[in-house]
Amino acid sequence: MITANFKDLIDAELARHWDVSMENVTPPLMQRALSSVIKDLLSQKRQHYMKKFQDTCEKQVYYLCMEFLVGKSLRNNLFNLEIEEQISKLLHEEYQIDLADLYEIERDPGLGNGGLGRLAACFLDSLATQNYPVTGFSIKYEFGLFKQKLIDGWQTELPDDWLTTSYVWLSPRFQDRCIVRFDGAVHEEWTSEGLTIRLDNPTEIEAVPYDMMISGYSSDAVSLLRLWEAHSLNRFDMNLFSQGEYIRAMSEDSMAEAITKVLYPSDNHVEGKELRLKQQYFLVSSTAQGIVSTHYNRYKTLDNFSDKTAIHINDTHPALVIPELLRIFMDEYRYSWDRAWDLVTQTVSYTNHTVLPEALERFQENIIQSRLPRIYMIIQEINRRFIDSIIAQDLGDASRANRMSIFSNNKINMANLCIVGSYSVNGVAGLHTEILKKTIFKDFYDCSPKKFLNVTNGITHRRWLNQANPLLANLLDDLIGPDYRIHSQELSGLLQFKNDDGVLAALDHIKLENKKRLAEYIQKTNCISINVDSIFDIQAKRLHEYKRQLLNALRIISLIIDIQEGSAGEMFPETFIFAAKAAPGYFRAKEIIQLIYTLSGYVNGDDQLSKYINVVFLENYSVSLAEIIMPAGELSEQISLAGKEASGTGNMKFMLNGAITIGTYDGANVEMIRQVGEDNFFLFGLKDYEVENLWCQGYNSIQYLQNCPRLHRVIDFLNTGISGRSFESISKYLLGDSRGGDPYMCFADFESYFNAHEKASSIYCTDKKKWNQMSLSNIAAAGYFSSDRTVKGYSDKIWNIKPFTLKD
Ligand code: GL9
Repeated sequence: MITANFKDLIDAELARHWDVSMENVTPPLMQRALSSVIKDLLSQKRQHYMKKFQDTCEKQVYYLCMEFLVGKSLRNNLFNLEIEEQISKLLHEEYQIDLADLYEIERDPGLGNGGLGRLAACFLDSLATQNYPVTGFSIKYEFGLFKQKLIDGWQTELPDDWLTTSYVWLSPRFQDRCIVRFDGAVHEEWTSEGLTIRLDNPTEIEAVPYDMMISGYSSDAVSLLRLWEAHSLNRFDMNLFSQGEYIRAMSEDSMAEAITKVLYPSDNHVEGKELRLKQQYFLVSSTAQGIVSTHYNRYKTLDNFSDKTAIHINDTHPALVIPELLRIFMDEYRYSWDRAWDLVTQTVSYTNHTVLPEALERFQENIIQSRLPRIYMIIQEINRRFIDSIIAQDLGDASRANRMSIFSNNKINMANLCIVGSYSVNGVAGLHTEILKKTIFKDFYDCSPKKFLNVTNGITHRRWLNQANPLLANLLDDLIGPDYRIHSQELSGLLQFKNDDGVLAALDHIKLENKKRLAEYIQKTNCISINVDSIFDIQAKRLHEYKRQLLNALRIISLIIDIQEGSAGEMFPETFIFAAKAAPGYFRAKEIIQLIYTLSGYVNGDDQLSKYINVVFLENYSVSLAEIIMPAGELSEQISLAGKEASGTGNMKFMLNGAITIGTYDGANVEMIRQVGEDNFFLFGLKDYEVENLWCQGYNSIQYLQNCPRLHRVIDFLNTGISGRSFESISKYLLGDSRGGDPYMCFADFESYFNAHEKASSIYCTDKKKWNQMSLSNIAAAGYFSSDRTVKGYSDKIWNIKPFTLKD
């Protein structure tokens, strides 16, 4: 717990910055003042910790990622510092302010798209909690991910100016700014010192760091997240300005500053755009310059760089750190290629997050060549040497070397660059890592099997259980004590209560309360009243064909048909809740959102249907919304086509909050089943190898349709249209023309999915005790999926670092 005289600190802050006294402080001012006080305390704490740590001269970790989806900071920091109650009381008694209102004021920093960015944020929390010193690096996107607004069911995107209330967590560090160079021409010259290489006439952009403190729970360490902002170095052209050419006077500035304006809103898909390349190089160049110069100033040499430094690249997005470090070592510190190469490849490690071909980054060679000419030369040389070594190993067989080349078809394959330039490559769940080794990275695996390992993803249960679900956390504190906050495996202690009717009833009651909280939110945002006694069946994640929200929608249509035909029987009421953003250019995903939205209106406008089912689409899915959704889930939909979801982490959040998963044998679902047992999971669908076989044989969706009258009726329904809107294009997509319909095999898994749902409903409505026992078993088995376990895996197996506490 952190101790301080909070009242004095807050009053001083209010007086100093806003010139207000405690009598007339409003909640927005208090949100800023309190956040600022906490930020300063965390900065001091970090400084103190790092000073002591640096005395040990131990290795440090730098985690590079284009996204950190941190969520709101205030509650997380108060919780981690163990002062939430104390502050709540103080605000109430001294200022008549409700802490919960301050939580509402803060806005989510939209610095990530989804799972990948949220994972990075969980890592900073877990690393701090376990006393590992770490610095994360990313970009300070002025407008983070877009705000989603549905207009007649069609997703539109609005800018998200998250900084208005969250800037208070950032501290500029002007003293650490540096220059990033683009364009120009490489100039080579022999001087008395040897070959000297410089860039002539580059475009220079200033990188200014903004630091955000990420607290750990009850620990000494504080993680640092450094976000870079781009500034133009062009002096404002006063001449143009006085001639009235305001726009031209400013345009060069805005070109430079565009680099850190927005986060690319893509998910598992790349477009290879020039601005994105600039963002990536901007991040890695400023970061690498900072890390290297700090190291040099400290040790007066770079010879020990890899002993003291681990640089992790999260997905291929920061891959250019490999050639950038080589550039710095060779061009600025005059290391030879061989020595620089050794240093880099003993420092950098890489995580892959997807096997989808459209998500594997490839940039046009000519863009890199013109924008980053020196980096281009270095990548060419990396590849030349690498290919030579492969050909030497393969005794002249060039075909493998061709497949492994960093260059192909005038493009640069960033994943190949990452593998060649790093000492460790890992996947994010067991199945995913096996698929990497057997398919997309097979050649690399065959050449250096030891380089490949698995570290299964995790989540921080302090945010996803303690903060998001305080009722459940209190019950756990009473039953098993609070140790599970740090030792998540202690959650298994809950299993001893599996036959305790009192505990099962308490769990049931907590779920109902959390369902009511979500129902209130739905009433407020969607004006729909939900039956809180119905099963809450939730699919909350990015909208992507492979995640198969469409499969879920097809089943809902099938239920609608059953009810309309009077064949619903004794159907148990079910509420289907969706939340999902689609990439702005992803037409099919937007169409699926529109289908769900239309189904929602259709069901809600019909008394007979809404007696049995309800459908809700929640706009603008975010970390904060997830914190309300996860605790209310009873059935968690994790229904991706097997082999496609690298891991998933939403699956873990639902499990931790007592939802039972209906899911395929995919990603981390496989390990969830291993932990909780198949009896506590509704498994369905093809396995990954069956999907592959079926695909190779030539998948024909129409065959499935012919054998399934239910599907037939669903297709008819789509063609007829819903509330006057036809969804024929979706049925065409599913049926295909001559071949190629239903690329994510919704039809192949439909019956099995349907049956798994029947089984779930039947347990829910006939044997609620059994359901609650299953739910309890899921909570008890969720300890394995803590990101504390994950980061320990990275620390032990990849980075080779140990925790450091102030007692050490
Ligand atoms: C993802 C994978 O698709 C997920 O399965 C995985 O859990 C996370 C974290 O490892 O990474 N890769 C990816 O590009 N995204 C993921 O969620 N997409 C987004 O982050 C939007």
